[in-house]
Amino acid sequence: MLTNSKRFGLTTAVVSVSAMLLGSGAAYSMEMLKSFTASKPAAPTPVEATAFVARVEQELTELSEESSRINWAYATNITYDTQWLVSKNSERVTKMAVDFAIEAKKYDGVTVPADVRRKLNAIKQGITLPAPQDPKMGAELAAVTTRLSSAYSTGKIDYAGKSVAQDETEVLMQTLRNPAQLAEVWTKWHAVAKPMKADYARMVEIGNAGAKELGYADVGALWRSGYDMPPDDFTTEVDRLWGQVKPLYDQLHCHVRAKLNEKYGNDVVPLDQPIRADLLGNMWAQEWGALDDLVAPKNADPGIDLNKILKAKNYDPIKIVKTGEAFFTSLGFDPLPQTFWERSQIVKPRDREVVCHASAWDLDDKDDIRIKMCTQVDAENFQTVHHELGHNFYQRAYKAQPALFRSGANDGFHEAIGDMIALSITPEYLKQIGLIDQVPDASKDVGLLMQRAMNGVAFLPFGLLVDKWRWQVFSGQLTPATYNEGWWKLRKDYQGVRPPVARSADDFDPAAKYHIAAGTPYMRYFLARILQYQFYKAACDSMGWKGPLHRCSFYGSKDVGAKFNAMLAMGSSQPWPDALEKFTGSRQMDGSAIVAYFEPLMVYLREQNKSRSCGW
Ligand code: X8Z
Ligand code: ZN
Repeated sequence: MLTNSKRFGLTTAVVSVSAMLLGSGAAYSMEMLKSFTASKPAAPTPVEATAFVARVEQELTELSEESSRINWAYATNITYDTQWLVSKNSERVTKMAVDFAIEAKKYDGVTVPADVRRKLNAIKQGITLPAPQDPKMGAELAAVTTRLSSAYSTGKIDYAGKSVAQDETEVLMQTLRNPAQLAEVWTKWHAVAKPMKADYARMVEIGNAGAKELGYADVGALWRSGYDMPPDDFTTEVDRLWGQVKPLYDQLHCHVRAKLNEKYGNDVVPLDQPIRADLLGNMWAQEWGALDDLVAPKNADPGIDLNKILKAKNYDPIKIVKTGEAFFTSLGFDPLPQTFWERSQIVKPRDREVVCHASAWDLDDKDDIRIKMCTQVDAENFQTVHHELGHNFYQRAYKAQPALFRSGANDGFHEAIGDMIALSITPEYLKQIGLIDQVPDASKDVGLLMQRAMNGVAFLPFGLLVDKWRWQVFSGQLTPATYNEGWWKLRKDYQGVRPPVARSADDFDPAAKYHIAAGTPYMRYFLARILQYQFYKAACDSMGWKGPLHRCSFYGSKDVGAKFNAMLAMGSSQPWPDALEKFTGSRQMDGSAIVAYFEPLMVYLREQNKSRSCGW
C-alpha cells in the first residue's frame, strides 16, 4: 500500500513471500521458511508514531484543498458530471482516511506525547462514514451517499400548479396559515424522502461494516467517540443537559399549543395531544419563529419584527452578510477577504441546481473562506448569516494549528460561535446600526424573550432526537421496517408533535431533513444551543454587565473579542473542557445559562399555563 510506512511494507512482504513459498513448495528449505516467518516486526515506536502523524498531516493538507474544490463545484452546480466527480472524490478520500485510521490503531499501546496521542485519536475518529476496505463497498458507499444528497437538494413538489423547490417549500411552511394547505405541502415534501429509504438502509449497512473494521461497535459509537469522554458517558451527558432545559420546553409547548388551539380550534389542535407538526411554521417543527405574531404577549412589547424592518430598510442579501461581518470586525476580527465576496454563493443561482442548505467553507486552510446560501431577506436568514460567518471566523482563527487540530474544540463549539454572536442582536444593537429608531422599554421584554424562545428553546428536543434516532438505526435497534415508526416515537416523546396525516412503514420521513439525507451528524446543534448561551453569559459577565442578561450586547467589545479569539485559535488542540474553561471558567457544558436567560419568560409562561393541562 502506498500509504504504508516501510515497516508495514516489510510485514506485507514477509507474509506474501511465505505464502508464495508455501504455494510453490519447492525453491526454499523449511529452515529458510521458518526464519522468514519468525522475523516478526519490532513493536511500533513513539518515533514512528510521530513520523506517521506528520505524514498524515502532510497528505491530508495536500488532498483536502482539491477535495474541497470538487465539493464546492458540486454543491454550487449539481450536474451529472459534478455528481460523478464528487462520488469519485468521496471514495478516494474515505479510502485514504480509513487506511490512516487503521494504521493509527497500531499505536494504541504506544506511549507518545499528548499532542501525538490527540492527533492519533483525531485520525481514528475523524471519519463520519467509514467504508470497509473492500474497494467495491467503498465505491458503492460513495455512490449511495451522493445519490441521497442530490435527491434531497434537487427535490421538488407540485403545489398550486407550480413546481416548487426545497427552499421554497420552507417559505410556504412559514407563511401559509391554512391547515389543509400546510398538510399538503408537508405531505408532498415528505413524499420526496420516501424513495430514499433503500439507499439509506444500504448506507447504514456499509457504514457499519466500515466502523467495525475500525474497532467501533457501529457508526453511532464512532460519532459518540469524538467528545473527549467515553462514548457511553456522552449519551448520559446529553440526557443530563436535556434534563436541565426540558421544563422550559414543556412550558413553551403548553403555551404554543393553547395559542394554536385558539386559532385553529379543537379538531385541528386538541389540547391533550401532541401538536400537528405542520402547524409550527417550519417543515420539521424545529424552530417556531414564524409564529411570532400568534404568541406575542398582549400586554408586553410584541418584540421586534426583523422580517418587516429588513424589508422596510431595503436590506438585500449582501447587506445582511456585510452587517454580520461588521459585528465580527467590531470585536477586532479582520474583515473577510475580497475573495469571500467574489466566490461565495450568497443568493440562489437561477439557472442551475444547487445545495441550498446553508454552509460555510474553508477551501485552502489559508484565506479562501466562503459561505454558500440561498439567502432570503428575513429574520431567519439574518440569524443564519451570523451562524455561517461564525464558522468562517473560527476556521480562520485556528488556521495556524497543525492540520489535525484545525477543527472546533468539539463540533458543538463550531455550531455555537455565530449563534452566540447573534444573541447580541439586542434592541440597543439594532438602534446602534440604524435598524430601529427607538429602544423599547426593557420592562416589557417578555415579547422579545418569546421571540427568542420560539427558535432557541423550541429547537432543543429536535436537536437532541435526530441523532438519538440515528444512534438507534446504526445500532440495529431500528430496522428499515421500523425506521419511520421509531422516528415518530422520538418526535412524539421529545418534541410532542405528530404527523398531520397517517404514516406507514413505507414512508421515510427522517430523510425529509437535510442532515439525514446528507449524512451530517446533528447532536452538534443540540450542544450548540446549550453552549451559545454559556459563551454569551461568560462574555457579558466579563464585561461586568449588570442588566437583564438578554439585553446585553458585546458589539464593539475588543476585550470580549480577544478572549473569544483565544479560545477559537486553540482549534481542537486541547480537550474541549480546556477550551471551555479558558473562556467561561467552567469545564462542563451547562444548561443553566439558557435557563437564566429565559427566567423572566418562564415566570410568564407558568402564569399563562397555570390553569391549562400541559403535556401529551
Ligand atoms: O444546518 C444548520 C446550519 C448549517 S451548519 C444552517 N443548522 C441546523 C439546521 O438547519 O437544521 C443551524 C441550526 C440547526
Ligand atoms: Zn453550522
